[in-house]
Amino acid sequence: MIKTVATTPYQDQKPGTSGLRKKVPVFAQENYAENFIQSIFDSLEGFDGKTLVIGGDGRYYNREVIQKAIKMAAAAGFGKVMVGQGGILSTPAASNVIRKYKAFGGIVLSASHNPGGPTEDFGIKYNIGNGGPAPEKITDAIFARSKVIDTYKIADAADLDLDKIGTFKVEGMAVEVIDPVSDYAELMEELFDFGAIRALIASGVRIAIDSMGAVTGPYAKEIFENRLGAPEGSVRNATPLPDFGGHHPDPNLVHAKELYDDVMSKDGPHFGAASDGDGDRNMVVGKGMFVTPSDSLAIIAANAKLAPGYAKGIAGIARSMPTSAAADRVAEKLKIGMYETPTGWKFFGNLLDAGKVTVCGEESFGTGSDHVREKDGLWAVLFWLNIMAGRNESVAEIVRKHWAEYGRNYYSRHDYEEVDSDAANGMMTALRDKLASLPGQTFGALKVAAADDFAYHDPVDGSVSKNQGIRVLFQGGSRVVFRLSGTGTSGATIRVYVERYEPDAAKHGIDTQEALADLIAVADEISELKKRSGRNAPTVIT
Ligand code: VG1
Ligand code: CO
Repeated sequence: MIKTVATTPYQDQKPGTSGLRKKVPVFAQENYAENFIQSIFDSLEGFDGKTLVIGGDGRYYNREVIQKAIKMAAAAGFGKVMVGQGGILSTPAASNVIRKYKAFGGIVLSASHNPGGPTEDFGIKYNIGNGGPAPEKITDAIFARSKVIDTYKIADAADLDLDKIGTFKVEGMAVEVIDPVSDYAELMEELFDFGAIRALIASGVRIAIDSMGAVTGPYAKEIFENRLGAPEGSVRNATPLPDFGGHHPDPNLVHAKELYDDVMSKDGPHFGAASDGDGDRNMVVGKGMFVTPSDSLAIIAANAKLAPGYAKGIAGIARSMPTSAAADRVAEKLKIGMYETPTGWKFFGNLLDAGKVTVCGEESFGTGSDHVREKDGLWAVLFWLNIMAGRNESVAEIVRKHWAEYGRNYYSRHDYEEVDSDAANGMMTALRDKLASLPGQTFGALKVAAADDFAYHDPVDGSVSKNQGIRVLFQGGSRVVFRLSGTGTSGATIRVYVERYEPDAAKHGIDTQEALADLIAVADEISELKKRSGRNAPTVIT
């Protein structure tokens, strides 16, 4: 039986950089998740009888919302739901399932790299038929709908056993519980030279993959240990847990420090990598070398032909605006297109669909390609291993040679988390107000060449996205960028991105924060960040 339930709207269901993210107690309010899911369905057209993919990163509240989503999909008229066993599907795996089985779309339950647990974060995002995050046109419609919604529909059925693989029925709609790993592992085998990577590992290169108690555990075990022959235990924190085992599943130098220290230690592994909660981010470290995500994108692009899936070369590269320009130099050399988009993977979708770009990346530990329409953490790790095998070089050698050839983009991001929202907004407004006066001004040895609030004109569908971050460009190619996070769940997070280009190989060995010290000081002078936020230092430095 299908029930129509009366509800009252919430006013705070605005999807951010990637979906709606709130604390679990917010999501647990009466009809909160239902309202949002119904608002998604109400914003879509033509899904009658079609397939919806559902999965999540296994965090606290995942199973509860999956049950609701399945029953609501049945009530809305979907013909079939494909759901990962145990409610598990990493973000890139969900993207792959949507594409492979030509589903209408998918619902991914995750708050990515944010912690999980009864008082931590939860999230819902909708992906369209190309497997990628819904574009702004759809997320705007969902938000508008959520503000006025007064009923939702749900099948009055018993909960489904999500742990059993097989096909079931809910109110006439088929529900297929699928193995979340196999389709994804198969795709990776098509893209990369598993024989060469297996030989690399067999030759004694020791790898450590940290799944941080989150979704990539089963994927990494199957790929690295079962298919590539890495010894058991090479994948750590491999069981997805509702609270990620207390880990903050954010693969950066703060939260994946244990792995980093291990790789840097004398007898530790030669190669280390970590993923985030939903498996779309990656951090790569080699002995003596942390790879910045911006460099990772550039190096993957420059060496793409070593991987069988990219042997014909790449069509173009896209990066988010705050990501360093390291990849731009590769695109220039390869004489291929280079696109600068706003932050968030959804902006890459059109470029990928149109065949304008093959690889994309963000400074926030995100890299991916046209194999799916999300960033893909394990894909990047496999790409690095494939490049190491193909060049017979270590991570450090590959990175140093890349800098020697292209120059080095010193780069760092400073995050100020849980800042008072008014203070953060005040800072951005003041910056916008002074944009026009900045060009020509000098700060020590730095002269401002241009300053703007980044606006993106999508070359495929012509849509325009404004206010995507303040850029201050200096003569010589250095720059600072300011933007507010669209994924935080408490207060505001200010992100400051700092970049300096150094062509001289003799100067490639400087400590990053030191190399950027003058720019960091100027960023504070221009924005009055410390004074306005009341903070002395960033919460996280990457
Ligand atoms: C952050 C990153 C951004 C990324 C987004 C989603 O957004 O900066 O590059 O696309 O998270 O990543 P923001 O608005 O907080 O800066 V994830 O791994 O949530 O899907
Ligand atoms: Co993520």
